[in-house]
Formats: sequence, C-alpha cells, structure tokens
Amino acid sequence: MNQEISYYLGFDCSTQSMKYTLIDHQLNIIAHHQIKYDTLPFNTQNGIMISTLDPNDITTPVLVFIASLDYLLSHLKQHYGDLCPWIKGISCSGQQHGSVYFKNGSRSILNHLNVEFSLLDQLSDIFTVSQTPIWMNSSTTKQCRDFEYQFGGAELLCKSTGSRAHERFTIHHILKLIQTCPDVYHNTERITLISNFLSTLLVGDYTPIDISDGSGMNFMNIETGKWDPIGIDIINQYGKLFSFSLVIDSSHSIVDKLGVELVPCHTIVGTLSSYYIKRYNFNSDCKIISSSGDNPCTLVGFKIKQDTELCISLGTSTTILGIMKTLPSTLLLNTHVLKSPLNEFEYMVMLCFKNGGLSRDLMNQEYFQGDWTLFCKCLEQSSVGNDGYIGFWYHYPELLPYTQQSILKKFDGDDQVIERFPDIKYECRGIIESQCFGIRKYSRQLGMKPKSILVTGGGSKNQSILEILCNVMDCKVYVWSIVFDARN
Ligand code: XUL
Repeated sequence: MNQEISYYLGFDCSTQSMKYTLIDHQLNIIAHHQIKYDTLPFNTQNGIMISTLDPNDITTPVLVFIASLDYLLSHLKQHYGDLCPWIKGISCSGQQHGSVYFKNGSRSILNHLNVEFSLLDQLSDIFTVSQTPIWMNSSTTKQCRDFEYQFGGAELLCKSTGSRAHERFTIHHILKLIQTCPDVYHNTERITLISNFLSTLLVGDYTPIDISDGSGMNFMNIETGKWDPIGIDIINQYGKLFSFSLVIDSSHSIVDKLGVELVPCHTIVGTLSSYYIKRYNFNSDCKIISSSGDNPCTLVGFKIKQDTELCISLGTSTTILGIMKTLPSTLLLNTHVLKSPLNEFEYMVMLCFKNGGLSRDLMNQEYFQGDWTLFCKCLEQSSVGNDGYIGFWYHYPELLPYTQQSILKKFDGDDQVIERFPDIKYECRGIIESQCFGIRKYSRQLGMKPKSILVTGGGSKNQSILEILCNVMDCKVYVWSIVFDARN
C-alpha cells in the first residue's frame, strides 16, 4: 500500500456486463474485473430479455445492475481492499438511453442503507418498472411519431434536441409508460438514466442527469443544456390526459421526476454513502463524479480533444464520434448532436451506421466462409476507385442514410444498375469503399474535416480497411490499442 498514491474507480454498465477499472493518479490501470449478466440468476441472454409479445421490446431486469454492483464491490474488497481507503473519486459510464423508475418513497430507503445487507437485499422493491428499457428497445415507434408531431416536426425536434425522434431515446419510453401504464408513471417519484442510476446508488440519494448523457433523450435543449420547454409541455399534457386523478400536483411534472438540473460531466454530485465506507472500507471523503453515457465516455477515453480529430468504432455497426466547437449551421436528420462531455459549451457529434461489420461479415461469409485473409487477398487484386464499380450493401435497414428496408444495389462505371460484378474482387473493395464514402459524406456535411482518425473495434484489425479509410478520408489513421496491466 502506497499512501502517496491516489486511486480512482470507474464502473462501466454496458449491455452484456458490468466492469470496474481501478486507476492510479497517473492513469495507470491497476485492476479491472467484469461480471457478465448472464451468469446471474435473472434469465438474461446476452444481457437482455426480449418480450414474447413484441420482439422490439428489449429490456434488462433492473436488479441485474444492482446484483452486478454488489458483486463487483465485493470482488474489489476481496482483491484490492487495501487500496479502497485511497480511492479519491468514483464515476460511472452507463449504456446510453436506458431508464430506471423509482417508486414513491424510495429516496428515504436510499438515504438509510443498512450496512449489514447487500444492495440487492434492500433495494429489490423500490422500482415501479422492473424491466429497464435499454438502447436496443425499439418498441416506441408510435411514441416517436406522437412526440415529433406534437413538437412541430422532425426538423424542429432535431434543431432543438440535436436528434429527430429515435425509438431508443429515453423520452419515448417514458411516454410509452404514460400511455400504457399511467398509474405506474404517477407512482414514480424519480426517473434516472442508467448512468445517474449508478451514481444515485453510490451517493445514496438522487443525483442529477449529466448533460452529455441527457442529450440522448430527445428532451434536452441542445443549446441551453436544460429540459426543452416544448418537450416538457407535451409530456405534462400526456401525463394529465392519461391520469385517473383530476388533481395533478406539481410533483407529477416530468421535470420533478427527472430532476430540475442537468450537470456538466466534471461535476462532483456527492460523496460516497456511509454504507460503502463501512461495508467496503472506502474513504469517507471519496467523491462521486457525474456519471455519463457510454458514448460521451468513449470520446473522453479516446482523448479526442480537438475538432480535427475523429474516433471511429468499426464494430458490428460503425459509430463516429467527434467534437464541434459550435452547432453546425445545418443539422442533418438521423445524425446526433450531443453536448460535449469535455466542455458543456461545445458539442459532440455521433453518427451511427447500422451496416458496418454486420454487412462486411455477411459478405465475407458468403464468399470466403469467414476467412478475412482470403477476403483481403482478393481485395488487394483490385485498385483504388474499384474501376468505377460501386454499390450499397445495407443488409439491414440503415440509419444513415435512413432506409426502411434492406437495400443491396450495384452499379457499374457508367452508373448503370447491374445484377453482379464481373469479379468478386470488386465486391470486396466495393463494400469497404462504399462504407468509407458514407463516413466521408456525412462527416463533411456536418463540417468536420479531420486531420487524424483514431480507429477501434474489430474492423480496425484489418489493414485493407484502414488503407481505404485513410485514402477516402485523406488523413492519418491510427489504431487504438490498450494494454491492460493488472493483477487479474
Ligand atoms: C448510441 C447507442 C448505443 C448505446 C449502447 O446511440 O444507442 O451506442 O449507447 O452502447
């Protein structure tokens, strides 16, 4: 134990697992450990549950998150208990958009946690909604259309909140609750995102929503960083319409349920509850820093600091994150603008392409039985520009550009639609060039001209993809690699 060193703890509550990472004041990773939700007795598969009534209704039992936190804290105490008193601050990253609903009277239970019992023992009964709607939940198309219509249209909603209505954005799940289970909504004293749900557990009291994570709700005004007045009116009107009581007091306002203020990411939202100090031997002065969404946290983690840098995650889907000093003059429908986690007066852009790795993998399976070496060898036989052959490989309905169905279309050098290319090599280069053109088109339209790109995710291991990205984007491309150095 080195008393000169301060430590900092982070929790990451993602779709399939929860993880802690312990770092020292020089950002060295000291320890990390994760628990997969499927190992807990809650019947999740890949961390989620899909409703038998509606396959778009995807949730995770809220108690999964609590049991995971219990487990990780016990693990930390058992393996790194000597470091707990030297942990100066804790923060969390939560999968963006998901929401947690606390019953009337829960605050006092959070305030009086009993050190003898686990969180799960004490908090099992404090939620009005036992299944947390998460980002994969797209059961809210009706609510999106209702909200967009009441707001004055998709363009105005996008201009005001940074995004048009998207099924996974939080306010539509809240509206669904109001419309389908009004009594449950009215019995809810507080609604948190997954990020400030975790900080709430740690402080033992409600903590505010972070403005960067709050930008993923379709409810925060992107310029002011406060709840949007038009949005508040719409939700409160629905709240009244779907109420069985004639008297609606102010505590039924959505603003009270979400908390009046949103806070910047660097805000200290409280000190650690005495429960953890006694039970896990933490320091009584350990600070809890505002928790944020996984996307803002990724931007910070990749150390993107300037608007000339972009981070591209080439995973199952392709996600692009970047910073903008000012709001773009034209906001594009289907792109997302959030408040920057680094500076609440700046912005973060998020572009999500659904058919990234998904489509590349399908093509690789079709022609090379999943062997990437063969795919790349074949691709290398083609040349830059693919002799004019180009196409769209949207195996699933795409977000950017928005399509309602899958589209697979090929064109020759004269822009004529063709059934198939004369050689497979054109397929291989075609799909990668087409995906990179998409990245260039939308980032340029938002005024982003990166000088360097940091690439992560499965696709970043593929040299051919990196070369094409580098050529199309006309800038340096770096691959992010992180080496964990920890006791286990
Ligand atoms: C972004 C999105 C996902 C989630 C879960 O809008 O829905 O990236 O944040 O990772």
